[in-house]
Amino acid sequence: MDELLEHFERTVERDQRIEPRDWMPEGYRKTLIRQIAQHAHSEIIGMQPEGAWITRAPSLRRKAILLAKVQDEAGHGLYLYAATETLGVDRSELTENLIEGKQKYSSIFNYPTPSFADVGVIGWLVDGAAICNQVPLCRTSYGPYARAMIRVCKEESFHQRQGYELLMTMMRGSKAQREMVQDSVNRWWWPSLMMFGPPDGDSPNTARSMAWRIKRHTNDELRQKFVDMSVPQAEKLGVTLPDPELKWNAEREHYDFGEPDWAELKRVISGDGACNAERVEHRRRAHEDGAWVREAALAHAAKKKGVAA
Ligand code: FAQ
Repeated sequence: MDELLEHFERTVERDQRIEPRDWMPEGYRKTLIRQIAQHAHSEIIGMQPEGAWITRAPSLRRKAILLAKVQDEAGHGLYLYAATETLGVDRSELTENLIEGKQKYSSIFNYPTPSFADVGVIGWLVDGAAICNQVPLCRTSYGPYARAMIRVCKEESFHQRQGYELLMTMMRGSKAQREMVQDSVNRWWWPSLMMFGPPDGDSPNTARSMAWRIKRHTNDELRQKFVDMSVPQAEKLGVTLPDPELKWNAEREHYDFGEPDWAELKRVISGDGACNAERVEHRRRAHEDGAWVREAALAHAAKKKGVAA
């Protein structure tokens, strides 16, 4: 046992990958299942806020882009469920956990999308935050998760750019369109900062996950990186970020910014956000409506096996 643990620790220290058949501490396995399942659920639930605009996109071009993006999110969810399955859990069990409220998904997807500008702002800010968080995860210590992240990040970059390009177009449009963009930025800025999780002092999992190199940066480090990246982009776009404390700190060489409302994050995580019930109910209905597809696939597989035997 000591030898196995030593081998595991040496592999992590050398920045080599732990693979599914390698021995790993039970806590490491559990942490990975928790984080990767939460990540997969976020991708799948994350299809809903923007998906609501597919039938109402203002042009064929915008509709094609949005369809492709939402389909990519389904694909990301599937890679991530597959990565979780290498740790010995079953995807159907994870889906049950999600719809029973036993596993979390990102707080950000519990906010509504009342205007088409929200599609652009989700691309710019939400995918922007996702990229900040996920690029370092390409170097996470668990091989299947790290490899899944490489493709996910490439696709997220396209998502972020399509969002920014949509906003640029709206900002060149009418006064009403510019106001729609500003209103959307006002609603999404603080929830986007909350995507990085609670502050480090209040994050029970960070220290352990950093030691195991599952996480490569702390929540606050990534949040700062996101703020530093977003401020010049907001200036170029011509929108105001809704934080009066936001200002460049020459000494730190970073932007100072205000404190997100951590009570709101806790509320949303614990199920009391604007759209939690609706998101989970939608997922439950889709899962139930899709039961016949799963049954048909199983029956087909059994029949083929019978024929082959
Ligand atoms: N929402 O100790 P920590 C996307 C939970 S991107 C909900 O700091 P940890 C792309 C946390 O799970 C979004 N729950 O936890 C896309 C823990 O709960 P537990 C998904 C949150 O794990 C874009 C507790 O609070 N990305 O989907 C949140 O070390 C556009 C204590 O927190 C990922 O999942 C939150 N915001 O750090 C799709 C990235 N924050 O289980 C569609 C991978 C914290 O102990 C459209 N995950 N919690 O009861 C991570 O990097 C980490 O898991 C963190 C949290 C940073 C999210």
